Amino acid sequence: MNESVLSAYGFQPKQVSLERIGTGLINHTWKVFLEDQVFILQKINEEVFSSPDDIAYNLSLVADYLKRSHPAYNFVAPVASQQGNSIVHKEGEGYYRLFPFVSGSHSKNTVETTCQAYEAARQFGKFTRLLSGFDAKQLRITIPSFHDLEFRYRDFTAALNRGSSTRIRESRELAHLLLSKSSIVERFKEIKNDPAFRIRVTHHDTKISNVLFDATGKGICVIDLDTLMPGYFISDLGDMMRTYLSPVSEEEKDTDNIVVRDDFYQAIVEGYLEEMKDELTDAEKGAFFYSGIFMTYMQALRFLTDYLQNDLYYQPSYPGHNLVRARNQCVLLQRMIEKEKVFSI
Ligand code: GN1
Ligand code: MG
Repeated sequence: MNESVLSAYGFQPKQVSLERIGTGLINHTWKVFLEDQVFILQKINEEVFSSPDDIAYNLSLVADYLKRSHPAYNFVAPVASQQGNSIVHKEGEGYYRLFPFVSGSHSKNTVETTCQAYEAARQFGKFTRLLSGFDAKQLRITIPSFHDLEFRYRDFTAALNRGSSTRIRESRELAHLLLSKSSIVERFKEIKNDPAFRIRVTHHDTKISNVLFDATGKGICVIDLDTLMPGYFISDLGDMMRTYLSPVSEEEKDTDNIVVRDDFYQAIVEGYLEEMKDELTDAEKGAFFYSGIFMTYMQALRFLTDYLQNDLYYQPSYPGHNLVRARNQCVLLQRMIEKEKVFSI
């Protein structure tokens, strides 16, 4: 990284040490140590976020609203540069922003206990609840059609026609499985046409690493608001199901290890409802089980589409990586579908 990024914040590069952290697939993150102060520095992936200033715009709107209406909430706002910008652009280097490190906080890369699942679900629910008086439509769209399942499905069928022919052959079985489950897209179309499904401020990336915990294991707040956009609650609840229910992540190659844990499902639902029970409509409450199916199916489509397109979006670490991820998500999807009777509330 160019030293000019640090100097934009008034830091002398010699006084600063950097430690690369985080497991996100999209942005790069560092912990920055400056004497007794600690910060988090993030480089925004411009191939994914084509207008980083829109992220800064959304953050400042939400920060202002929360400061006025819920001053006790620990909102992690970006640190302003010396020129007063919440995002720093360096020609040839890209876009960066800096956050204060929340003292006494830690984050997790995997969900180990039902308590953690409960706390995380509660924090994501709380965030949406605190913003229920804020008109979500004011937010700028940082990634168009991000969680639009109809769009993702169309993208997938286009890749099946125009993608790499070798990869299409290799993926035949998985593609067939995903095509056979298109009723999941039909349900999403119904949701889009149903006014009982409200457009809310939606985080769109509710993995456990986006929650800060205190030393006792209680949730403090949520972070990583790049994909904060208007959306449906099924994105947030569903991504928790997708990433907390199984003890192994989307990276797991041995699909026998993918299992759906009933008690983690209950913990997510309880934590989310604790904050959102008075916000959600009855129709929305009827879509809890669907939310996990929706997000897992969409992620399987996204990984397989990317594989068919020779890995344009998700950086592979080894040949066939995105095919492995897609297979993993297909197995998780099937294991979730098997739970329909157990989970339907
Ligand atoms: C990306 O970078 P990360 O891990 O926060 C992606 C999510 C996917 C996820 C899959 C902007 O999130 O939508 O669910 O990878 N974010 C973007 O692990 O595409
Ligand atoms: Mg993210």
